[in-house]
Amino acid sequence: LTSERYPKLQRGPFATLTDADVTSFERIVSGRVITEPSELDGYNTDWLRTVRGSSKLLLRPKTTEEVAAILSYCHDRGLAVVPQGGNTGLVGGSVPVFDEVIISTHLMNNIISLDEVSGTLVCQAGCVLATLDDHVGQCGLTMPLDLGAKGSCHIGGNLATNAGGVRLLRYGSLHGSVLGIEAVLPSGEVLDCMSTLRKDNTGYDLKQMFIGSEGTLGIITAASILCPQRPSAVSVALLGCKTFQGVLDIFKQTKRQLGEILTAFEFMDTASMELIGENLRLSNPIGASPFYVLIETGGSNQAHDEEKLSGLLEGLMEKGMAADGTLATEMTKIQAIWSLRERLAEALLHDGYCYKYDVSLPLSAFYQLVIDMRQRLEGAATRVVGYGHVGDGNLHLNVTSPEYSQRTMDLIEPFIYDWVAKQKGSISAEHGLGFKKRDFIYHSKSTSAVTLMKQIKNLVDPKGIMNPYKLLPSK
Ligand code: FAD
Ligand code: S2G
Ligand code: ZN
Repeated sequence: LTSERYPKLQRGPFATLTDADVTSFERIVSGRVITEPSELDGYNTDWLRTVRGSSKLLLRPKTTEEVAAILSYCHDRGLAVVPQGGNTGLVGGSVPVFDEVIISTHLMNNIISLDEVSGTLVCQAGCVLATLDDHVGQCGLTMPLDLGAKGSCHIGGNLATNAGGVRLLRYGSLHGSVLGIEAVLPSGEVLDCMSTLRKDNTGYDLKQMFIGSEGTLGIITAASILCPQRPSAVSVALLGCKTFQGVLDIFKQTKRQLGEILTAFEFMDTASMELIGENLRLSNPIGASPFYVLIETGGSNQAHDEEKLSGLLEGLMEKGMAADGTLATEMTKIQAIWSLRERLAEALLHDGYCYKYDVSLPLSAFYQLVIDMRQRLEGAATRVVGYGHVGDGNLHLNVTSPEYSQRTMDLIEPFIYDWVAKQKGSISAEHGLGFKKRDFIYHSKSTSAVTLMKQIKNLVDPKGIMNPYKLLPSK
């Protein structure tokens, strides 16, 4: 297990767990209090296996009332806590840094209601995204987000990280799809911002504060989400092109010709395709190419959509904008093409240690970062790959080495963050800041903004027990 470089960090002035505490928790969530170290291991380590905490206690509440009782007790005792959903977060935000109590939403997985006419879903925070998508799919609806972790991530974690994913291009950010949130504040008070109204302009929109709060303001216990119509006709094309400018030209042409049926526009470079072939044995269905573009359409009329998409592809081929390509309308072939893109994160882990960057950049500078990083890391990395949601201006740049190397890390950081800041980009487009990136927040946020964030944090969590050492900078 590679242990991430820990900046010299002091454990905060929090209480240490006692047997009496465990007994008290047993009274609140009897039978769902885990102290066995071997059982805690998976909850103490993140999905990337790069950060590890030393929590002695995992609690698995089922209801808002139980979460409220737990937090009220922790608040009185001064015990620090870390909320955990599916533990698929990629910035070290979902695991303890020291011995914080882990509060898991795994058992808070009731679907409360679904209004088929308005498309409004009300559910508990611990519902797994894929389970929700299957559920709403039965009524011809879809969840307004989709990401590679859908099989494990919880909707509460999605809201807490303001997750983006491969459908943001079509359905927008969660800030626009969430109608209501119920959360338990660090004091144990229940904040009821649950609404199923699309429009409600009565006072500050407090639910928005919890979207992207990464567990630092309270525990989201339930939400109401607006679910759009599920496209009845889906097609996916994978194209090869010679330059990144070619990717951008295809993007422009695709938007122009597909318009409202475009549901995803992703890219990956040749190093990404080599990675997925070498580490997961997934085969590239078209000829080798410097860049690959994945285009997905979702509409209500298969013939109409296919005509538009094949018209686009023919045009791109004729103009020499795409070198090669394939079109899939049948589910297994569609999934095979999506796996090439969605399983890159998994493929990277097979190289050993992964230095993961998720940045927003102006499209004019977008791929230059990969070129510069590749040059800078010559001989210091197994590989440098670039892929991502180019439709959102969001690049995923990943570097790998057999195990963690301080020399490699020092070549990457802070260089990469300075590079992004110079382009006025964001050092974290969708994964959040968590533990790993919090001290680079000033690369993307003004001092006035961070000052107000700290004031809000102090107002809502004066004892600082909610997910300490995360999101806000240590200094
Ligand atoms: P966790 O990892 O358990 O927690 C994440 C953060 O939210 C932590 O800070 C935690 O404390 C907090 N939290 C969790 N639940 C709650 C709650 N109920 N209340 C308050 N705080 C809470 N992310 C993207 O944005 N786009 C992608 O395309 C994407 N693809 C991914 C692909 C793979 C293969 C993997 C492994 C991850 C990917 N991610 C992506 C990252 C991750 O899946 C998302 O951040 C996801 O939203 C995390 O959900 P989770 O339930 O696993 O949360
Ligand atoms: C994605 C998550 C995985 C990664 O695949 O879109 O958000 O490797 C990412 O960064
Ligand atoms: Zn992503």
